[in-house]
Amino acid sequence: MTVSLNLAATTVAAEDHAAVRSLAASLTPGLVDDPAWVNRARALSCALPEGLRRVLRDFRRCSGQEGLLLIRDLPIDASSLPPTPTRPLSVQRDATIPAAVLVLFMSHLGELVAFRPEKSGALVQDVVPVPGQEQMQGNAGSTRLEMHTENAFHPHRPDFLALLCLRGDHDGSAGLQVASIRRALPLLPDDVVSVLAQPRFVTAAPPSFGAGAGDAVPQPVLRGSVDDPDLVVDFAATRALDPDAERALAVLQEALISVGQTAVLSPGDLVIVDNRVAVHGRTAFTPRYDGQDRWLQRTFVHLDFRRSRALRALDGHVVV
Ligand SMILES: O=C(O)CCC(=O)C(=O)O
Ligand SMILES: [Fe+2]
Repeated sequence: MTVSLNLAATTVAAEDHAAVRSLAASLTPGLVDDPAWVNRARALSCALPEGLRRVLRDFRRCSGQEGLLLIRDLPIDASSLPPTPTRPLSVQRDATIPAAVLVLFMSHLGELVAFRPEKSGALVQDVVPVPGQEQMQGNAGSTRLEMHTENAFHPHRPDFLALLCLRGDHDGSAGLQVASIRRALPLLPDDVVSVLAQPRFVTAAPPSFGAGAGDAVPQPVLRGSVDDPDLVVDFAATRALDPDAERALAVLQEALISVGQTAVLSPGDLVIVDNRVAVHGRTAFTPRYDGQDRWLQRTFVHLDFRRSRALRALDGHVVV
């Protein structure tokens, strides 16, 4: 069942809408992956309207029970959007208004980051259905996408991911699902929590990284604080190593589904997920490949960029 997100969305006021659009416009034309452009966007993000900066800053400190922030009515210039791309591995190289809006908001939250093996390390990636990839457990698919921590297998997975909706799907059935461990933890029996906190799980890399990426070192699914743990799991890629661990994983999945929320995004909606405490997925939908299919743009952020420095050439934004 699709319900709307049960959380206070921040709706961008008319005067802020104009201010955000004008900042984004001053970043066009440009090349998203050019470090100089990213630097300009970071500097300009300090000129975002104060209310929006405060929302981002507070969310960075505490992402709340849902681990989720929804900002609505952002300028995406819907009337001049080109057809939704259909090619595999599509990314946004040119600085368009939507890409600039996404980068402005996310550079205010932290440092943009991408992964070289995934979509060639592009900082802004298209999330679009691709012909022939309908069954893929990745964002090119249109079958149900299991809930996951983004890049759960990766030691430098993003702290936050953002999805900006440019177009919804034809039938309004593609629902972004988000569930946080903060909501699910009280539902978990102690013995399940204890198993989930032990290194009894192995997570493979997602298909977007290509075959054979990642290693198979057993890891816990719950980490850090007992009261407010981090969650690292991918229900399509995490394998339990013994029957008790398998049972614990199933209980966790059920708890997350029961507390999860599903939202059909509208054009101009920006969802920011705290990838440390919340997992996300998507319900199935039916693409038509007619240029009007669902289209989101995605980017990732790290909070402590220094930690991944050894894997980022020239202190750039791409992890090898
Ligand atoms: O299609 C969606 O709504 C989400 C896809 C996804 O998990 C992602 O792009 O990271
Ligand atoms: Fe994802």
